[in-house]
Amino acid sequence: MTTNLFAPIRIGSYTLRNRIVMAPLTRSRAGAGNVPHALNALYYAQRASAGLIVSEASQVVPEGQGYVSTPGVHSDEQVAGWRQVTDAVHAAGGLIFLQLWHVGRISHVEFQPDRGAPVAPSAIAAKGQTYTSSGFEDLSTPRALGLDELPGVVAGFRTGARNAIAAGFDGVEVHGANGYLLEQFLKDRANRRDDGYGGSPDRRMRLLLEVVDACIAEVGAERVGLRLSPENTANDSADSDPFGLYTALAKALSGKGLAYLHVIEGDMLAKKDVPPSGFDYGALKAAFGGPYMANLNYDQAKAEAALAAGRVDLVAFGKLFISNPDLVTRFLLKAPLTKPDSKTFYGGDRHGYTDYPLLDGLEARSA
Ligand code: 8OZ
Repeated sequence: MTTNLFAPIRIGSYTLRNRIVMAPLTRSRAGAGNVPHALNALYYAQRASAGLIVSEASQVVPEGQGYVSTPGVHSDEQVAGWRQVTDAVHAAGGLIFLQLWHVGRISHVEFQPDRGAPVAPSAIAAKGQTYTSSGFEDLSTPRALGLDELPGVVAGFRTGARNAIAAGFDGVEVHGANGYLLEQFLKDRANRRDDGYGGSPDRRMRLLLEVVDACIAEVGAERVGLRLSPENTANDSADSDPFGLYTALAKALSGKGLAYLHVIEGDMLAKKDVPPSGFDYGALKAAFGGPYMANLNYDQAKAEAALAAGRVDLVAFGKLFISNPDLVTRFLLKAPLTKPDSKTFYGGDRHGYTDYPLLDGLEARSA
């Protein structure tokens, strides 16, 4: 029988009902103190028919924040807030991992304790802006993390993993993608260090591998996934040899028994009409050897074709899950899909968040 999106799959110690994953999606709707609340619980519960939900990126330490109203996973109040979310998802029969995040240099002094400089591998500002209380502002110039501070970064992720499990999450996904701190160390554009964490690919991978190992030690490999984006240039990120770097990384990860590897297959900033780069994601999957989750511009047909070809094991959908809480049912019935409204992606209230319609036209119940 050919594998399709509705075939269950074993991931770590869980059996997912289907291979349709809700991708992590920043929505900037946490409450005061960056604490998740009832509206967030409703949003996730509405989407619980996904085989797995990966939560929006959640800062593991206060200095890991770079945008307004993103949830954290470092305070007791945040853990209690997340408990409402995990309870609601579990009551609806779903599974949910929390995405552990540190933005590094993709931040602004406004989000930093005492308006200090954001932290990064090297003191090089990323080109770009972030939305602050005064509107869009240039990203702040970071300071380079000292060698003696790196154990604290690892410990932040480890505590985040522990807090996530305490909040009822089924596992965690380490955010190693999209130009944030761990990718800043990985790729050579942002990492100019000349100590044991910069220079050769092995050294640039070191912080990420230490973070992954710390999360495994804390919650078990079967509850740890990892997201990577070899070719993504978002957030002023780039590497001179992404294929060499990421196949070496996938090999280094292969014996660890991770729940899955989640890969953004391409550059989120690439124009639609640019031909694919030729990056061999099949080789990355083979080097890793465990469950492989693909993401970026997949639709149902492309996902089914990739699954049938054995090129992927799971597919994560982002924008489609924003506007179709019942995406699994719609795929099953080949029903029309609602288009997402990008104006309500970030911030605001229930509009464009929990009020997208179900297939039968009944509006999802409001909070
Ligand atoms: C969009 C806006 C803000 C953050 C990512 C966490 O790209 C994000 C993000 C996306 O991984």
